[in-house]
Amino acid sequence: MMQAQANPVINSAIRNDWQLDEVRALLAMPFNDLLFKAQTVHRENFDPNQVQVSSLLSIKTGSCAEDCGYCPQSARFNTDLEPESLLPLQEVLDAAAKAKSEGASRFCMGAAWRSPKDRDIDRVVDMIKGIKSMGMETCVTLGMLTDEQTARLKEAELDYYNHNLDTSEDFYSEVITTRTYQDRLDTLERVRNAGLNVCCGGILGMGESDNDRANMLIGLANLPKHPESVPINMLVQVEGTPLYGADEIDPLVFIRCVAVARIMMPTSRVRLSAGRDEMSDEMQALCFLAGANSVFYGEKLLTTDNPVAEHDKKLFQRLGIQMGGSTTVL
Ligand code: SAM
Ligand code: DTB
Ligand code: SF4
Repeated sequence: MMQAQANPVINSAIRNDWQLDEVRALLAMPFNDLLFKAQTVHRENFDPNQVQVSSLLSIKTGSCAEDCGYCPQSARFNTDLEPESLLPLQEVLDAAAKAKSEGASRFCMGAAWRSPKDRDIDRVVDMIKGIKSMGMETCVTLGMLTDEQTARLKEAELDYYNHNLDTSEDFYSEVITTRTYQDRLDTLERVRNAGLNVCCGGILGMGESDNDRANMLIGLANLPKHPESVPINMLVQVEGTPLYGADEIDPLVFIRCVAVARIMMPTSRVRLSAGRDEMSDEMQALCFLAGANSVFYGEKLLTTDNPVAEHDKKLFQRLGIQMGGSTTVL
């Protein structure tokens, strides 16, 4: 008998109307069936052996006014972090050049701000322009923005803005009290309206429930347009933060969430983000099989450790994975 052909319309339809029941059902599928489905969707849309790599730099560190329970950079928690004001342009360009020489195609800059001041944007614009002229893609994550600020970032030809939903709307206020889920949606709408690519994801392993995980994925996939880039972070537990000591997520549950993200957002880059330093090579391999096709690359995330580039290069070689692939859509 002839093998049934994979039907791209059925597997990779773009939907923004996901319901809790069906997402719960996806998350609960037999593991092998779920990974097969995710890999089928993945292959309809991407080269399955190619992973995009971005490097991160914290351009302004610590002393943040917000109280995000996971974050070592909040001024409210007693972590060992040394705060640092906005880095000089040349230091940022040097870090980008180093990331490029190691193979990164995108340079992402993070700032520990609730929201930037207009004069901060002047300096970030210079950084974006300098990095673009080196032939790299750019991404920044600066907190909440005004319409004028998003317009200025677009004018500077920024490629991506990262702003995460982080968790479900229900669980949000248990993790962060200084801003609301709606504040996040408002900034995401401004970023989208300015014509920037959206990088938006969340964190798993904060003690959230199965419903929270499903609802977080629904929050992302039911945005008016899927984020082009979807970072799935595993909580990096930092001593002194309220979430230090939270129940760790079962690695297989984490992999299931990656697979369901791939199925729900078939054409988005799903990024295996924070937490890789604590993952085994085998767990990462399963995340790539589940449809993750982007990582943060280089020994530091913003303030915490990430696998060193040499380790990742070796892992990619062992898996037959190529680094590359621009994802800039706009
Ligand atoms: N201050 C800006 C904001 O919150 O949007 C930008 C920087 S903030 C550090 C960027 C993202 O890093 C957060 O939204 C969160 O998803 C992630 N993050 C922060 N601390 C983390 C941790 N300990 N483990 C995993 N992800 C973390
Ligand atoms: C994202 O989703 N994860 C990155 C990036 N976007 C900015 C940040 C991870 C931060 C992990 C904790 C730290 O290194 O401070
Ligand atoms: Fe500040 Fe961002 Fe950390 Fe929240 S996640 S405390 S806003 S740097």
